Amino acid sequence: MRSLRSRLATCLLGGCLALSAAGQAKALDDLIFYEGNGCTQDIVFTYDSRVARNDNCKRSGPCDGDNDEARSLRILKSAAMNTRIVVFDSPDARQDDDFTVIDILRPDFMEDQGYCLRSFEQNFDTPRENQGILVDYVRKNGLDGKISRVRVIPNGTGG
Ligand SMILES: [Ca+2]
Ligand SMILES: [Ca+2]
Repeated sequence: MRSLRSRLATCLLGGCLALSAAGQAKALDDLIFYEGNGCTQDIVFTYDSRVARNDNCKRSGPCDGDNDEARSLRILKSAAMNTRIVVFDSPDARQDDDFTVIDILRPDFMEDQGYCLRSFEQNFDTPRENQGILVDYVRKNGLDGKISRVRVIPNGTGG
């Protein structure tokens, strides 16, 4: 219980910042997107790993208003196992521009502060060595600071 409480406190610290900035973050949001690489600078938007979303950041959802801003993602340890996150350069989720698929396979492997995906432009295919995260980046010409669509797919990893 003690570690759960400290995890929630971490979440609330991040969530409060996002709430005052965007007015739309919820306390359970466990996917925290940052303006800078390495989970630095401002929180630009947050998502809940247990709620399916498919947002065009030019039009709707938590990322609306922060098109082409996010450069990194902190996944809190409280995130749901087997959630898939897909971020696209294209607002229409076209696959002829950059996109990255992030699978949360084993959040229990993460450190207490969660896992910081420092850039969307990288691949991890060894989740045991990367705190339970699998990352597949399909490159065209760059994705950090270019994200225009966010999908959250609970139970989307097929695992
Ligand atoms: Ca874009
Ligand atoms: Ca691109």
